[in-house]
Amino acid sequence: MAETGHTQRVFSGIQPSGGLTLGNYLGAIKRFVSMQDGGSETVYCMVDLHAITVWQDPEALRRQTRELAAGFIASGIDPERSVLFNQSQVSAHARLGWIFNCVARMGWMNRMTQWKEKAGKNSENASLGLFAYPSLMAADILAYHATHVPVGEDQKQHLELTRDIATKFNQVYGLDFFPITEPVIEGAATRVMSLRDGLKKMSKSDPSDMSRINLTDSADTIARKIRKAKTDPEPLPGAVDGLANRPEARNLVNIYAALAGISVDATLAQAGGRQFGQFKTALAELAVETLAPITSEMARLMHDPAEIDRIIGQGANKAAAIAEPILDQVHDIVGMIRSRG
Ligand code: AQP
Repeated sequence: MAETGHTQRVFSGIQPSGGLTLGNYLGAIKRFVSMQDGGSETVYCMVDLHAITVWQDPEALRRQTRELAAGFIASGIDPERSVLFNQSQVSAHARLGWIFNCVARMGWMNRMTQWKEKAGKNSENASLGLFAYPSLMAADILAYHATHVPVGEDQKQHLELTRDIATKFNQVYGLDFFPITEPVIEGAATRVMSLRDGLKKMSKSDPSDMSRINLTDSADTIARKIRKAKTDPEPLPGAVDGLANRPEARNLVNIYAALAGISVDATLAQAGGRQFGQFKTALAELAVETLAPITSEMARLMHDPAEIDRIIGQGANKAAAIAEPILDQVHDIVGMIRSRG
């Protein structure tokens, strides 16, 4: 990891806007766990304020937030070693988000690909929150002075914006206050694609359930989705070059490599020349073997929602203890009076 003048701290978040997918697991959570286990100071968040930028049924949002917390813990996030909480319990996020709304420029926000994709032709009816989303995301990260943010490829542009906001804030106030955050986008599965269309990201909000593997899917469902995944008629190539212009083949190979914890080259050295039928069977076995223990642990944890709430409440206390003093400094820098007893 690159050196900065600030102490290393890792932050990342996931929206409780639906069930977790294999994309979230490989692109984000699995890597969150390795950063925790590698000894970094890690802060992980269920970003419920982001989730409501599009409509969420209140009961479903509560359930999804708990399920996401269960997914984090079942995947190996230890609430004793990582700070784990839901965003809305720590007001520093929203407060710094507002200040960053006054730092970010309309031109920067208008260029955000995710805004253009999600608002689409209906942008007049999209929420103001959906437009401001990246500036709240910058606040999520910078309220902790986080230096490293593990994310999937789709979040790269938002992290560049976070760097722009930190740089502008530092410049206009003439201080080296916010760190310039490093995105950590690594591994074979930084962009897991839909099982139905190798050019589209696997997403929890895709209308087709067959397009994704959910962490709550049964072994049979996982096997069926992989068996039905779109492929081409050619056998697997023996080297990476042979995956050019074969997005679906590339996706399944990337997923295999990421699940097995080996490189794409090593995967193709083993599987090159095989037909997809055979490869899909091996992939389904590997996916089930990896996900089944996580799925059953998530189900076990979900039997005790009060315990999940207790864990994330404690996490929120720890998060606030880091973020509040940073927010106090921000208010002093910006020129706001703090005189409450
Ligand atoms: N397909 C993916 N491949 C690799 N990484 C992915 N991530 C999401 N999808 C993939 C990473 O997961 C983290 C959390 O994402 P998020 O839930 O905050 O938002 P998102 O990126 O918009 O994810 P979804 O599943 O597509 O959600 P919806 O459908 O609600 O928009 C991020 O690090 C992301 O990169």
